[in-house]
Amino acid sequence: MADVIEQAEVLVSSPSRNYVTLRIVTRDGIVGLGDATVNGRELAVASYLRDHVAPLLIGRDPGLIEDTWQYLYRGAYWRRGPIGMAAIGAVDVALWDVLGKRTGQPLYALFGGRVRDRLATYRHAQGWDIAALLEQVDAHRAAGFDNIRVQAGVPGLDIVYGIGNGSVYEPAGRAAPVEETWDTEAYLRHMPGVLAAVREHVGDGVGLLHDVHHRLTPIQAARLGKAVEEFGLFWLEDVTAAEDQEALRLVRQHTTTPLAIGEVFNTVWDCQQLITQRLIDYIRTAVVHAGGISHIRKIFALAEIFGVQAAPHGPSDVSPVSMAASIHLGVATHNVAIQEYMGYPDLVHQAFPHSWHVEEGHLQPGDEPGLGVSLNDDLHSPDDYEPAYLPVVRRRDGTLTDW
Ligand code: KDG
Ligand code: MG
Repeated sequence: MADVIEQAEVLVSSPSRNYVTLRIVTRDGIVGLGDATVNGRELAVASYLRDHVAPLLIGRDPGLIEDTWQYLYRGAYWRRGPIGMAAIGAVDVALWDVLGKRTGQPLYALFGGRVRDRLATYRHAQGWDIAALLEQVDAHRAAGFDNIRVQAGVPGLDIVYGIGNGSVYEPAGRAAPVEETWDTEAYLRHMPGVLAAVREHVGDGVGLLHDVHHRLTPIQAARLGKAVEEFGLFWLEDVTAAEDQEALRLVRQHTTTPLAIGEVFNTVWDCQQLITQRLIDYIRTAVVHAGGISHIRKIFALAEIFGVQAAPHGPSDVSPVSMAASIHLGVATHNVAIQEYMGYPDLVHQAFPHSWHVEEGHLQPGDEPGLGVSLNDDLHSPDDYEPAYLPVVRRRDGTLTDW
């Protein structure tokens, strides 16, 4: 007899930073976990899950993963967007977790088995000045990592994306959004020199990545791409605003610097043109924000056909549950090139004990059935949650622009 879903519980918690986690329990006592965290909008997705999705799950067969995805996606009518897709994604990942535990298999085995021994990853290095940045680059190199994202301060700006004070950069401020100031010309004048200095310091053979965080117009992005070509970057990320797929065509016409985009995309339709017209090199969708394992596999499959590689988003707001799903996919999916791993505060690792781990500068999923992640309930108290907001950013004349 088929198993049925008996409970679907939504936990909003803050083991040092906010997470939304779905826990499904079946009649046979199998527990499945899903991540539904949307940084800065946690309660919206929690309500979507609690009020609109969880009641529909009770009594369903947890083995009907694709049908449940279609039911929640098509059945909503008002579909797509980060809130709905994160909610559907959490259900999908939890159901895959149940399937893995029911069959006693780690998820990568259910995805067709390993296509690689280990999954490449990149870490973040940041510094207000080049000396501080190089210190972090060296620390990652010493720990065995070959690919490093580099972010640096910009002269004249007090707050810059990617540069924080703690060991793990957290952009979301409690209580109210931080207001940042942005100066494109200052950034464009400064950044090529930073990337030149890092390349000179590390020599060849180290992958260098840089995240522009949607700040440039297409022609500015083209200028940056050309200016840094000689430093052989692994990629430039999110050079333009994510809504305008056509913008990347202009950038591409001017530069051979590889382009990556997609962490804010929620469905295959957000990147269909980018992939099928080969306007990017790397698609960066995350399991949590792109409808879970079932949907992201379709995105990656489309990308494979068009020679685009996948490189999933992995900041600390993607919880260790989604990170697990991404690592299982990463070792089993041919065109996954690299997985971002920003790292987590210690308390987050304790709140989500996980079998995935770093080994010799690479990621490994572990061999526990399903995702290989559990919850330490003591660290998921709803009382710890506090609203948190991502920053907003204005140009020097006060115009609001993309953070
Ligand atoms: O919540 C926002 C973060 O997920 C984002 O700023 C991180 O751009 C990011 C990255 O590439 O990790
Ligand atoms: Mg990014």
